[in-house]
Amino acid sequence: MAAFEKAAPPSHGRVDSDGKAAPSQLRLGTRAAVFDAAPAAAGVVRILPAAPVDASDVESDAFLEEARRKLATDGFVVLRGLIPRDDVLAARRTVLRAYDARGDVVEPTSDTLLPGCGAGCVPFTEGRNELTHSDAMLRVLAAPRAARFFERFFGDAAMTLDYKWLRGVPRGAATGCHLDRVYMGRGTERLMTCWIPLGETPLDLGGLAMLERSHDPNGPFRKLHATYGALDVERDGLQGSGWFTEDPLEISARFAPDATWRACATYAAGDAVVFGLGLLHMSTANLTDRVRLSADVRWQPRSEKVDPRYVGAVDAADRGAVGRGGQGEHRRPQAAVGLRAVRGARVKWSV
Ligand SMILES: O=C(O)CCC(=O)C(=O)O
Repeated sequence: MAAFEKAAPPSHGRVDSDGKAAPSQLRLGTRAAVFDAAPAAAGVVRILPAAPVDASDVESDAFLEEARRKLATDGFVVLRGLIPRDDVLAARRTVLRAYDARGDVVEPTSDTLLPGCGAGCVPFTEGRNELTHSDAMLRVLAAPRAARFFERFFGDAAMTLDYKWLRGVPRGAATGCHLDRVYMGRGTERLMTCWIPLGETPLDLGGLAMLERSHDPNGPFRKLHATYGALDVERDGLQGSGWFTEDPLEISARFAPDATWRACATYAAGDAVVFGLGLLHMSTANLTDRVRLSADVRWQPRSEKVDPRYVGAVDAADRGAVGRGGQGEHRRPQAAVGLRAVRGARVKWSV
């Protein structure tokens, strides 16, 4: 096996619709989680398998229709094989080589973190920099097949924001529950997130979990959309992460007892998760000794309004200490400041 392409360790959990086994030990925010175990014990979050859509033929009308249907109904779609796998693995090697060159992040030619490398040690790589805009990375982040999918989906030429959310997530770290609108809502409402795991990503390495149907502004989450969803982390001066909560069960208890978290047991190299500005999502925690690599790219119709914070000479350092801009949600597992700021607002809104 080539350097940097270590296989995921064998797992012993339940199997999703693709026959992939989920690790038995998972964490979603502050809670222990299980993958498709029925029913979960009290206080444990149940994550059900997402059904990926085969994206090997982006020109297919049936494929486009199915992707549209899932986005409209569920609020997200997992596109299996949207991006050429070899390109994803090459981009992965580029990041790991950069870590390797520093000497203090991973073991040589490996994704295993050095024993002393935890939060704050994995380099911050968001923005527009040599790594995000290297040829190998752009083959993934601006993949022609993804561009074609979004062009067909929008019915208009598609573009990506220049700012790329390229991340190495250390052990113990995760992203709390949030809506993307609060960070990037100054452009078109049709902005779409495309989350791309850079390599095989089992849920115990840290994968995206989506709250099915939470995107409906008139459904059970309407009050959350009308309050938290109307925030702009910078305009409203929020400090820290800008997450709504780190407790997935608090969301179901308050808004929708039957709300369902969905994810893939293992995201494959080449997969992408696509959703809009109004879907609640978070990530499972990295419980391994390996670094989780992923990138978020934002696509939109080229002719529509662009959020000026993320195009042009964007520099991650300019993004301030908030959410996507600061050392990010992954640096502070408890994100005390940001959560407190949102929590204060929540008391006012009664949500
Ligand atoms: O990769 C992650 O941990 C979360 C990504 C995410 O939620 C986002 O960028 O909106």
